[in-house]
Amino acid sequence: MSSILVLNGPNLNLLGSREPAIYGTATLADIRAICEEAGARAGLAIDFRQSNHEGVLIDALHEAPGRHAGVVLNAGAYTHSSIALRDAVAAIGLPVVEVHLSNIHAREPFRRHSHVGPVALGMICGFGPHGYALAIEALGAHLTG
Ligand code: CA2
Repeated sequence: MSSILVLNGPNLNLLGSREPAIYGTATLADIRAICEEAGARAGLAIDFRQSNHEGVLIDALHEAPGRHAGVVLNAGAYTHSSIALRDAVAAIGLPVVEVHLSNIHAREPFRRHSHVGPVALGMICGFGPHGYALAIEALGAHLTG
């Protein structure tokens, strides 16, 4: 069975505990369960990870080729700031789907730009945790199509 990496960036470990008006009440464990269900439907194993550290996220991307067929990436605030993360996404040669829980285009101006977007296969935002399931379904279709 092919596998995909679902990689989550800084502060996403806090989901469900604070800011429910923006991010909802689901925890990261709930999102992991959603990803595993979507992966089972798509015939994809899920390697679900989170880190608050930019270098750890970059290392996980570097290690993905050969282990994973693609990546679902919610880079959190590094989306808007990290050229290093963008370079890692561009370097690995795997399809990467960018996901955000919130609609980043409907928020503060500094969230409206993504360094990852131009090197991603596509981007899904604004659908809360369901966006992860949509991303896995889209990645599965891309990989089999
Ligand atoms: O909407 C998204 O998924 C984001 O990637 C979430 C990031 C934010 O910086 C991006 O602009 C959009 C924030 C991660 C979660 O941050 C929390 C902070 C406090 C409480 C709960 C979550």
